[in-house]
Parts: sequence; C-alpha cells; structure tokens
Amino acid sequence: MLSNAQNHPMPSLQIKKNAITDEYKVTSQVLGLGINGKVLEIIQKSTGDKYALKMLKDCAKAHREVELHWRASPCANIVRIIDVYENLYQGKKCLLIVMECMDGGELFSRIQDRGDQAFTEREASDIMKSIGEAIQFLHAINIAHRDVKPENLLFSSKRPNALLKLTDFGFAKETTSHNSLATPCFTPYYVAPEVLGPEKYDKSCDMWSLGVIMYILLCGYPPFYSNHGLAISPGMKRRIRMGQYEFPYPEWSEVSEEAQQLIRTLLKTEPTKRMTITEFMNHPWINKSMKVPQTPLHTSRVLMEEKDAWEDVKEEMTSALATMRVDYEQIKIKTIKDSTNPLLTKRRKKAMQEP
Ligand code: I85
Repeated sequence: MLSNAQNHPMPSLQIKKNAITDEYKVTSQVLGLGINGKVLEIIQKSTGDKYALKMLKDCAKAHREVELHWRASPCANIVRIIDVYENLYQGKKCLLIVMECMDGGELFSRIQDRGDQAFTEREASDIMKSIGEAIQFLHAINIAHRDVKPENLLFSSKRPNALLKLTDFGFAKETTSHNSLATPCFTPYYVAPEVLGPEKYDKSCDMWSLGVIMYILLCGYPPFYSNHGLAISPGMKRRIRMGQYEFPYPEWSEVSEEAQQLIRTLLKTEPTKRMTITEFMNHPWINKSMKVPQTPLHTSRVLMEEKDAWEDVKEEMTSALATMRVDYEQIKIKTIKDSTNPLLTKRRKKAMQEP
C-alpha cells in the first residue's frame, strides 16, 4: 500500500491475467483512436453495463501509462480505471485498460451543440475549475499529464450535472527527479534550485494547455493558429514562442478583464513565470465562480460556423504540445549540464570566496 497526496491508502494495481472475455463482451464499436491504440466499447457480462477498453501493445511505455493513470484514478475529474488485463491478442502480449465509459462526448462538441442557448462566462469558469481539479490532483502527486487538449476532455452523460474528466496518460510523466536527492547522502539544507531538478517545466506544459482551453472556451477559436490551416507552421511556432495573440473584437469585448488577465498568466512564454496550479485554483475567476458574470459568449456560434476548421485546431494543439514536450526536455539537459559543469562549479566557488 502506497499513499497518495491526500494520504488516502492507494491500493497497488493488480493486473489480471485471465481472459478479458471472462468478464466482458468486447464489441466492435470503436469509441476513439489514440496514437498508441484504439478504444472500444465493451459490456460487463454480469451487469450489462458499458465500459471503454483501451488496447495497448505490452511494452514499458504502456506499463508507465497504466501505472500513472491508476495513481490518478481516485480523482473525480479523471476517467477512472476499473481493471487492467494482460492478454494475448493475435499472438501478441497486450495491456487492456478497462475504464468507466464517458458517453457525453468531447468538451467542445457539447458546447457546439447547444443551439440557441448561449454558453456563458460563468459556465466557462465552472468547466475550467473541473479541469483544474484534475491537474491539481496530478501535480500534487507529482505527475504531469503533458497532453491536456480538447479530445482528452470527455463528459459523462449523467444529467444535469455531467462531469468533465481528463483521459489518456500516454504522455504523462513522473516529475519527481530520481537523482541523488531522492536518497540523499548529505543533509540538503541549502540545495540549489537547479539541483532540485527541472520538474517545473513538465507541469508548466499543463498550465499552458489550461490557458489555450480557457481561451477557446471564451470565444470558440484558439489563441494561436497557422494561416494556411495545415498542421503547425513555422509562423505559428514563432507566435507561440513570442506569446503573440490577441483578444479580438467582437468576441472578447464583453469578456471580463479578470478572465483575460488569467489567460495572460497561463500563456506566459517563459515556463517558470507561468502560473502554478495552486495559484490557478485560488484565482477568484476559478474559486468564486458564483461571482463570475453570466455574460453570453460567442463560443457556440463560432464553433458551429468554424466546425470545418476544428480538426485543424485539434491537430495544431497536438503538434504544439509535442514541440513543447521536446523543448522542455532540452531546457532540462541545459540546466543539468550547467549544474554539473566543472568550470561553472569552480567559478561559483570562487565567487563565494570573494568578499
Ligand atoms: N467514451 N483522445 C481521442 C472514451 N470513455 N478515449 C481517446 N486516448 C484515450 C480517443 C481519441 C482520447 O486514452 C480516448 C482515450 C480513452 C477514451 C475514452 C474513455 C472512456 C470513452 C484516446 C467515448 C464515448 C462513448 C459513448 C459515446 C460517445 C463517446 O469516447 C459519444 F458521445 F461521443 F458519442
């Protein structure tokens, strides 16, 4: 038994080795296609209830995904793992993740389909709070999701208060560094920040995602997009790196200054300057959602009118996140190189001796 951040006992994951077909009827209904495998609808034989099944080739990466998703499972805003099987499928070892079935569809499909009932700024605040709860839970147990994007945010169907949950731990990463500090051979009273490891970059990737999702929720289009509509362009990467985006008229004219200010702190180009999840959850626009104005937004209409562009918007966010994960890996190598560079160490020691 391990303990999670809330100090609740966390049962360790038992991977079942019997055939999944003992307990579930596997249908051919495809619910979604991930990069590492497809998601099928399955039915529990004893109850007739629907579940979602994610099939992964059995490898170290798949085990990491399952383990991190399992640790995240107690959070109400994260799609829950029910069971994990290790089975042979077409002669190959597979990991089969049985999850609760989210049958309310993707976040933005729900908002697009609202007809004439306008989506309001207060509703946007409630949605951002539920996504924030998922990220807060993850960051508290030192997991960065690193793939928070529209197609990984799914609604359960239970009305009227359908829950929004985060899924897909294929890029999730443990942020606790496994360096000498984990098993210190000295008392680390005065440890330099760079020695503590570069974990902040991975978490800040999730904060950037929150900024992009919040922006789209409030107007229906993303803050950054390529001009030609084809995947990610050099121009778009430059705009992301330079933090070039606007709050154009007319969609943004009625949106509160607090909301726009919150987006600015989430989309800060420098990852270390970006807001943390704790600051986000304590922001009045999030934690005093009752006081957020019920201003009707243009979001549903824009999403409807621009629905042909939506696939490109999703592709662009996928690609921007991939770039960010690679870039942050690079920053990390640089900071580690600096902190272990003997010349730099010598210079620092010398500087300390100077009066
Ligand atoms: N239910 N990214 C896009 C889906 N319930 N879906 C994706 N990675 C995953 C699919 C491709 C997310 O890990 C994914 C993963 C897990 C799910 C998942 C988990 C639990 C669902 C890839 C549905 C669903 C079920 C019934 C109806 C409907 C959707 O997707 C809808 F309402 F849309 F018709």
